Amino acid sequence: ATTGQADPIDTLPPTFRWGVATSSYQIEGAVAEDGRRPSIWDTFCRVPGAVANGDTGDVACDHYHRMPQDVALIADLGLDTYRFSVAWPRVQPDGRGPVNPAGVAFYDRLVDELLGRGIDPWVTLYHWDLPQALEDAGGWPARDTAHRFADYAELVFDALGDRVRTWTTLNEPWCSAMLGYFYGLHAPGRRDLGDAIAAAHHLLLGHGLAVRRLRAAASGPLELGITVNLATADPATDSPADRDAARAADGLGNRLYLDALVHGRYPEDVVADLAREGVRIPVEADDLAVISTPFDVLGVNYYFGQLYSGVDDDGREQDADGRPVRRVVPRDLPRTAMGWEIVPESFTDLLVRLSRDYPGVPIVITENGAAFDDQPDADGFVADDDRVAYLAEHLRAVARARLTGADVRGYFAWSLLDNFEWAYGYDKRFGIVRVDYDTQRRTPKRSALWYRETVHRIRGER
Ligand code: GBH
Repeated sequence: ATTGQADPIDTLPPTFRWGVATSSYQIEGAVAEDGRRPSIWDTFCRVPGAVANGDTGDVACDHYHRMPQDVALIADLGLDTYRFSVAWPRVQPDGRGPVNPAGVAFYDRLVDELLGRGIDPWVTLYHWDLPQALEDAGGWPARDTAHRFADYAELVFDALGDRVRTWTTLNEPWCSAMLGYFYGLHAPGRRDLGDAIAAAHHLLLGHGLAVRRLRAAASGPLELGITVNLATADPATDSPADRDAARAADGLGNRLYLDALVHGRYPEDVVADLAREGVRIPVEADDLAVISTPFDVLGVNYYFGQLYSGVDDDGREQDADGRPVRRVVPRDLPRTAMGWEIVPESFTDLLVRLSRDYPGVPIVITENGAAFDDQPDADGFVADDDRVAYLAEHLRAVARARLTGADVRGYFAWSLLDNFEWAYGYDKRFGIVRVDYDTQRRTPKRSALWYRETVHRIRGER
């Protein structure tokens, strides 16, 4: 924007959809109120060492009690969409059986509050807070959980479907499956590749079943979809080993989900990689037809991309167990407070590639944002120029992808508020609005003001 050339951001159309995103466990608190029962995150937070500082979501941003004020913040920013998630353990505390009216009443009020202020509700049905009772029955590695999810989805739809048009089934099934059941870094903290892959399959199956149930229950048009976290995996060099490492990372991280959802098949190379680990995806009869039930919008969460190498420091292509080496090669790039490399160019690459490999799938960026080491002044104001730059560069990356034909229809910043950042607890702040956790005071950061300005300009309102 400094070279005298037009800023690509200004090529985004006036109809572009603008929003912010949050998730239930990260902001709500009130974990034992109105009949809510524990989720896997309530349990995991109590495992010593699992979450930084022993933080929990018990209070979080106390959004459960401050919801109208938080909706007012969104309205002040002039945004048209709010993406939030419904806590399964509020609505159906043990993951099966009848609805909990007191739990669903909260989302009822939230939806009405949003509509009253002209903000579109965008509901995510599952953002990682599985009822603990279902984990005790086997969790996502158990096939039954997919059916429990479809039942739950229909309960929520029965309650809110008269007012909510846009539904995302799952947030980031890769994270639920791999961070939760393979790396053990997220709830429920298990570490078994076979379990993780079974979890991934049953998450996808649950998505497909839920899409069918909502479509059948609806009397009018719906916008249904799923959100995936995607990261580019580029080879560090053109060597066959590096290219294979990037292929494998892209396969297990991205294509396993996208190919199943869009093309109704698991990628053969990933199936072969898994077989070498002794893992088989537990596919039954017409699962892939269910998983690839047509949907309307693909939610993409993007934070960064990585470079991969297939050789270790000693030049070997296999580790001691004879497995191919796959390693992330750090680059000398600016990073966020998470240590994540800032690579907006990869965002453009990713979106262009999606439009090529998965044509005809409309995309909304359901999350993008960054944690930085915010320094509030005496009034609690944060002049977060680093976050402004991050958001601007990534919006530019989206605009560039659109100019080459990628069908991106909206962008939601992660996140409205500083919140419970999973295993990092409250240490990492992604909000465009600061939360003082002692007073629960909210203060829009410079990035929030910048976002409001940008949205107004593109809508032609100023
Ligand atoms: C999102 O996940 C979540 O939806 C949201 O709840 C969260 O607050 C937000 O991002 C910020 O973290 O190095 O192997 O862990 C982002 C998840 C994070 C998934 C980076 C991939 C890197 C792979 N992504 N992660 S690994």
